[in-house]
Amino acid sequence: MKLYGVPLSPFVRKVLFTLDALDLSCDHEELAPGSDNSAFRKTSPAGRIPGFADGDFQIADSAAICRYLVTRERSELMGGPSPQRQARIVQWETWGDADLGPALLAPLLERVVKPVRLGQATDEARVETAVGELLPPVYAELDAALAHRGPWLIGEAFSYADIAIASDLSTAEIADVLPSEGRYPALDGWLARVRGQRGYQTLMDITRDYIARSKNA
Ligand SMILES: N[C@@H](CCC(=O)N[C@@H](CS)C(=O)NCC(=O)O)C(=O)O
Repeated sequence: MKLYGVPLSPFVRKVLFTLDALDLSCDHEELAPGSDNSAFRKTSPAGRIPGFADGDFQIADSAAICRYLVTRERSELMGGPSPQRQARIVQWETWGDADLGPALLAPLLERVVKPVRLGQATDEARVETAVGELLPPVYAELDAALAHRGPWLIGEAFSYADIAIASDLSTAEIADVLPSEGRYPALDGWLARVRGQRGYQTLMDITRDYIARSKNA
């Protein structure tokens, strides 16, 4: 199996976490979005990362890739046979793409992509807007949902919903915009449980290593 894409992308990190949770290993090529590498373009004609191949099966889009992997491994991570759990997982991934991810976009661009990949200065005003205005409502929503139904996002079992949302929140960790401890207690508890997952540690190690190598290049 082959995964294409730099780990600065939360979508690439989501696939890395899913692979680890399924005990799968994969050849990982750290290509930037828009790369003209022809093998990558076969997986992702639009040039978006991640791209993925399993033999002669090629596919792009993190949600599609992760669903493929979980189904291929006959794992219960997507909610198993329960329609309710499956639906909640889709709801969380959609919320991650529509609400959480966009609120983290400026911190990702300003504190990570610009200094690490583009050699440009951070516009801290954009980060402050995210921290002061965009992130509090999404953190509060996550905290309320976890207080209501935790310890994991769909209840008792760790699932792909936790992987999808943790992959977005790893952006917050890398960009140093996580909420201060104690403000959202249920979210704090969930973050501690997520950090205890080997897959989360793996994606953070891979991302930090990539950042260090890019800074030294
Ligand atoms: N829905 C896609 C989004 C992928 C995506 O937008 N990736 C970004 C990098 S984080 C990208 O490649 N952008 C380049 C572009 O849109 O041309 C997924 O989940 O994989």
